[in-house]
Amino acid sequence: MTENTLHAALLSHQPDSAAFLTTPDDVVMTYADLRHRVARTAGHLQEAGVEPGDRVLCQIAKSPNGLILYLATVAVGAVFVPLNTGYTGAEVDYFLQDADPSLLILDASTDAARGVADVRNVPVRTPDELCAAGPEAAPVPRAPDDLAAILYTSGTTGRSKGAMLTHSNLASNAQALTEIWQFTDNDVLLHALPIFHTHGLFVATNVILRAGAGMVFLPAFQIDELAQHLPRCTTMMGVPTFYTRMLTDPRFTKEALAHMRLIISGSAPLLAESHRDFEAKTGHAILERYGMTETNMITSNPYDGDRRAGTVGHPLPGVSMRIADADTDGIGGIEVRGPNVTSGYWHNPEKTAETFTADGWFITGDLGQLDADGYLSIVGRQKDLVISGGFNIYPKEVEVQIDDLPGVLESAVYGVPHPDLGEAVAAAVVLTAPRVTDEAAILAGLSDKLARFKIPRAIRILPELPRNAMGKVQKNKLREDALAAQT
Ligand code: MLC
Ligand code: AMP
Repeated sequence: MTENTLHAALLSHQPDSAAFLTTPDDVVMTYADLRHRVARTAGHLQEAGVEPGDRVLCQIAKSPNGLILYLATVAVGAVFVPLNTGYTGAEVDYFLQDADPSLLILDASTDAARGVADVRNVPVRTPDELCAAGPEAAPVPRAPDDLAAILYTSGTTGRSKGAMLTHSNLASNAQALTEIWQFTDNDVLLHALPIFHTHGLFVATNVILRAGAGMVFLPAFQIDELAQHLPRCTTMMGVPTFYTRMLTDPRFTKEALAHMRLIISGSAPLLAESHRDFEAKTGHAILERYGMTETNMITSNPYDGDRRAGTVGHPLPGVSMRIADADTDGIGGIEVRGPNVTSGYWHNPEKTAETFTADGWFITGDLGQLDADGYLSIVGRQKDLVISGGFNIYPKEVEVQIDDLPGVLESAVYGVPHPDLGEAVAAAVVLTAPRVTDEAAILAGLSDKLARFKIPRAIRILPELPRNAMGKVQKNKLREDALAAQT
């Protein structure tokens, strides 16, 4: 083993003078700058005692330093574990215990997580400390099957699981996407996604690095900033909420987007109607693709050829997909195999075993159907999951916290259609008698336990939960009732 697989795939081939990243105030980082900064940060990580195989947890606001920290962690052979900036101290405490990191990276202003790190005796550094000037360290050799990252995804039992991603999982997916989407060093990507998830961190950043392209790196999705910076970009990636917001804004006309080469959507279903409306308004047929934290990207609509509204296209090169136990309409569970698929969940062999079939296929928990030309449509989910603005919320995790509050007997959390976010979180709650709590107290009780995006936007107090003959809560009925009450 002489090289660091992912570092070599992402950072070894671009001309020094090419621009990698441009900030909204026009500060440009070239590939030469990037390589030096990654090497310096790698030196600081080693000084801080980070060894190959160690986990490095990182909960920081989006900034170019976030990318340097990711790449430097990979360079020293450690495992990058990014955390949603919305997570509360209580949530970070769980990740500290589960990932057992040798270092936690926090912004200077983040207090709650710093407190739990002190209690758990985990050293904390800020991005400024780790990205300061200093001696450069060479990449530490790492084999294709070594871990590069762990990304936590919530689970049906209410506990988050860490999906282990190897150097070759990430490198192979970056290579496949760069090829099929025809990214080159002439491209500039508008990057407005968070960088603690697969979409913004790996799909967007790794593809840009692999192609030696550039990006305009916005701190978050803000429609005015988007309008200002799109003219210098050739491509953009986003969740469907980005595109539904662009649809209702008069600035995104055919003329304004005429220079764009490619517009990509994923992480949540893009309604066929939004796809068609977007094409009518802008002249661009959005290219929809499908993936998961555990599998990276699985399928994509074609770059050349028909991008079919309401479908997610065909498997990527090297990736195999099958529909298991299909019913008479051809609908069944989507299963995946290939170099993109996780080796399993961190320290959780039971969950790993449950998520793979006996013959080694990863069970996505999504329900799919193929059309005559092999285009996949995602028609439902076997897993109880709400996707709100591209963030996943597992109802069980929220139910456990609501049920724990004083005065609550039981609860059911479910998704309701939302015009901006696709789905929004709602809860039905049954109280104990005599009644000692209410909606406001429940919301207040959740605020230090769950990130705000998981907190129900609507709570209904019910005398009992609707159940079927087997005693299972009928979330569809709750959803229908909530919709009927809205109209
Ligand atoms: C923010 N809020 C949300 C939310 N985003 N609530 C529910 N769902 C969301 N997605 C809450 C905040 O906590 C805050 O609450 C309030 O809304 C306003 O916050 P904001 O930051 O101003 O929100 P906004 O700009 O509206 O953000 C919406 C968004 C953002 C769609 C731009 O959520 C986003 O960037 N989503 C992308 C998610 C993503 O990258 N997913 C990829 C997963 S990877 P309060 O209470 O404080 O007011 C994956 C694999 C794959 O799925 O295939 O890609
Ligand atoms: P995550 O766990 O955050 O990686 O989310 C993965 C889940 O997002 C998948 O299992 C799907 O349910 C969903 N998803 C991702 N891309 C799409 C898409 N294009 N259409 C519908 N659902 C999607």
